[in-house]
Amino acid sequence: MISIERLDTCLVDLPTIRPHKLAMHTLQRQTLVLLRLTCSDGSQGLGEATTIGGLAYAGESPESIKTNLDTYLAPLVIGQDADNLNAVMQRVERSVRANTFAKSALETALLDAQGQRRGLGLAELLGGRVQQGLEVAWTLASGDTAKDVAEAERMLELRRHRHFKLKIGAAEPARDIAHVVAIKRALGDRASVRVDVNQAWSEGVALRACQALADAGVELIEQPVPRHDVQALARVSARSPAPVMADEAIESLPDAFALARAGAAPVFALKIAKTGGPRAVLKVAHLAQAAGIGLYGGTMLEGSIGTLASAHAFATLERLDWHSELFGPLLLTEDILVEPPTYRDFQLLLPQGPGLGVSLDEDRLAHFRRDRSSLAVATA
Ligand code: MUC
Ligand code: MG
Repeated sequence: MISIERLDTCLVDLPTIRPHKLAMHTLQRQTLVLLRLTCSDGSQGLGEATTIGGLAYAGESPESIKTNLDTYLAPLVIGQDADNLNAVMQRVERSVRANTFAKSALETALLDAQGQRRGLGLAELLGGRVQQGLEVAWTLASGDTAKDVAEAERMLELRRHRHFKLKIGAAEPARDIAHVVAIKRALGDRASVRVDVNQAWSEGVALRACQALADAGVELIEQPVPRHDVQALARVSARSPAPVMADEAIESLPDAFALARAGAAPVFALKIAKTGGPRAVLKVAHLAQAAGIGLYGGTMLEGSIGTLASAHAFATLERLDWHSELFGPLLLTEDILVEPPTYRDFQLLLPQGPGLGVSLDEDRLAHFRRDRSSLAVATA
């Protein structure tokens, strides 16, 4: 039996190309929690977890993810069969409540290591890729309408993105709507425009705003109301002329089931972090498919490792009805991979190599890791 021998984690701080303004936080840098898992035969796997704005977005921070991996998940999995992901992840599930971001990093690393040993891509371990690339939306979130329009024009010209998600919810609804209308008018039929409210509106505000946004040609409205209010989401969804997408409302498979049963949203944002990894996210995807709910490949603004882990999982699905937003690496000025992910013709291309299909640039990692002085991570 090949067993799990050690888990090494570190925090990696990377600057963003510009401030990224969300309803609850403005990002100036992103922190990756990097996990390197070593098995008894010497094989290694990488995993990554990110969140947004410390504890502003979710119940886990980069520091808590690292601590919980080191303190609780590592002792549970060390010595276990590295090839039996069902047994390992079920063991973790029995002893660790929530903490899906940490679980996602672990599940990713286990899959990557298994892929290295077997010479198979991560998507192949998940049953096989049916897409070679995924179309990727870009988020306009500079906080300035003119800058956002210029940025969208540049992305269209580069053939990098033709779907744009606008982050709103921080300003007065009327101002936000004017911002969206101006951008949609500037882009016309050359691009699709979606919005993400990140839970900022009350039901009453959402009802009026969704009508105005739909009238302006917005094609998708993400998480307009607070995540715990399934009924409000269902009522807004029923009255909104544009489809509504559940994002923060899904923090687990049972959440997804409750939303589907309530008919709360016709579209689900899938994120490996929210449900505990590339295998776990596919359970939500399959539940949604059974309920006739459209799929969107979401991000927690992961770096390249988390982004490609998501891409491998999403590429096993017959269809992502609303495409993906796996642009995280493009929001960062730096990468810690030898070869950053390839974006071409509006798509993120899936790597071909074993596991995630990536290799770390050790020098860059040494430079950007937070604890630069203690280079304790085991090297390959
Ligand atoms: C979110 O709420 O969807 C995804 C894209 C982006 O800009 O922020 C994330 C989080
Ligand atoms: Mg969202």
